[in-house]
Amino acid sequence: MKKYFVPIWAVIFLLVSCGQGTGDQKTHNENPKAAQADTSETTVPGADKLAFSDTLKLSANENMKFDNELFRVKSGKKLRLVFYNTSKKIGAAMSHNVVILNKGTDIADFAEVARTAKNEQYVPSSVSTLVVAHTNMVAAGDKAEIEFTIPQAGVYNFICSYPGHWGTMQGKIVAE
Ligand SMILES: [Cu+2]
Repeated sequence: MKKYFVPIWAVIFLLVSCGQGTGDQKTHNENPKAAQADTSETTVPGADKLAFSDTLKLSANENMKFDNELFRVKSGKKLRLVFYNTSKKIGAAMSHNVVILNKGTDIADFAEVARTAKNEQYVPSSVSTLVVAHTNMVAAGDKAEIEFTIPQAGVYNFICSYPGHWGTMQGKIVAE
């Protein structure tokens, strides 16, 4: 009798231990995600000194830099973006756009996917969930205007997704 009971307890103990082990591992696997969410930027130095913008005015030229790289906005509010391509060099290589990426999106990863999406103006629908809003490609001398809303507070990167431009053409929107 006793001989029989001991193994059963041992088995139950083992099962419980295994169960806890699995549980621990699950928690452990979720930790990196939680940590990532926790470390995602909530603001950027200097943003608190800016006035809130309703209209984000941006321009870029052949120097491949946005003239403004930091905006502060209110989340949930309708915003307008007006983008001017002031390049004096004409040609497709000086086309620019503005793509506002969801918070936490890796710019390099997005750009790598966007690079090959010429027929979608370098904003591929396959990664549309990473995009908050975007203009079309704007040729030298042209402008684009869009309306959008940033639903949640956080820091949102914006880039030009024309191949090779994102390295220098990027900025941040801090939504509060
Ligand atoms: Cu560009």
